[in-house]
Amino acid sequence: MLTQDQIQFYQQKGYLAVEDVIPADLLADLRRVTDEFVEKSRSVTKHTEAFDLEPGHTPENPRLRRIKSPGNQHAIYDQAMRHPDILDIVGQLVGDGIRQNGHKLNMKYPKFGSPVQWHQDWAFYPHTNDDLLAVGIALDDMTTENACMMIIPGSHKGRIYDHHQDGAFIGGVTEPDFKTDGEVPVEVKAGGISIHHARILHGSTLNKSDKPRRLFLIQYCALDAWPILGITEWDEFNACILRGEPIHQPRMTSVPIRIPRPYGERSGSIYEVQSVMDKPLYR
Ligand SMILES: O=C(O)CCC(=O)C(=O)O
Repeated sequence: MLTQDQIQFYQQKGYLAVEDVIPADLLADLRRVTDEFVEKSRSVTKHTEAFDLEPGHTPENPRLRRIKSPGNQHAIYDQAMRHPDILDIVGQLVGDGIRQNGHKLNMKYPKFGSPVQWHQDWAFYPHTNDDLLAVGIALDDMTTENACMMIIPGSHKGRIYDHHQDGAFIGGVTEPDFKTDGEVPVEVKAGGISIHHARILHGSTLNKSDKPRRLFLIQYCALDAWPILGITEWDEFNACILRGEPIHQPRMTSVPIRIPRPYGERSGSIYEVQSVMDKPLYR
C-alpha cells in the first residue's frame, strides 16, 4: 500500500515510482516468458496482432519492440495485471472499482530501442473523468542511461496538447513551441513499478546503453470513467473489470479533451502512429 506522502506526491506531480512491488518469483517468470516471446518473434517478418517489430528485425536477429495485449497471450501477464498488491495501490489512487483499458509490454533493446515521442495518453483515449493511470512493471532496472520514461511533473493538471498534424491524429505533441522544460526521469528498479497519470506529458529516448529496458505497461481506470469515444462491445467492456461490478452510471467531470480523429495514415502501435511526425523531438 502507498503511504499518505506517496499518494500526495502522485496527486501533485502526476507520477510515482514504487520499489519492490513484484515478488521475485513472478518477476523471474515475467522475464522468462518475455524471452520466450522474443524467440517466437523470429518466425514473423511483419507486425502482427501480437507483435510490433523494430525496423531491422530479422529471424537471426529478432528485434521485438512490443508485445501487444500480453495478458491475452500468456497467463503470467494476466496474473501480473491482476496482482492484488498493484490493484490495492491503484485503488488508493482511482477508487475501489477498477477496470483495465489496455496493456502492452514495451521493450528497448541495448543500443537501438525505439524512442517514444512526447504525448499524453489521454489524447488517445479521453474519458468522462480523469481517474486513469498507467502502471509500468519494471522487468529491468529503469534508468536514465537505458531510456526510462521521462515526464513533466504536474502537467497532468494542465491542458491537452495538440497531437494532430495536417488535421490527422498522429499520437505525439505537434505544437511547434512545445518544450520539455522541467522533465524528470522515472527511475525504478526491476520489480518496482512506475505510475503515471493519463494526462501527464511523457516520452522516452532511444536506448543507447548496453542494457535492455523492458516495461510492462497496464492502463487502469476508475470503474465509472467511461471512454468518450464509446463502447464497442458491452460484454468485452465489462470483462475488463478487475474489481467491482458492472455499472450503468459513468461519472462526468469537467475535464479538457481533444478528439483523436481522424487517424493519420499509419495505424497500429504508438511507434507506428508517431512515425509520420514531421518534427520528432527524439531521433
Ligand atoms: O515505453 C515507454 O517509454 C513509454 C511508452 C508509452 O508512453 C506508451 O506506450 O504509451
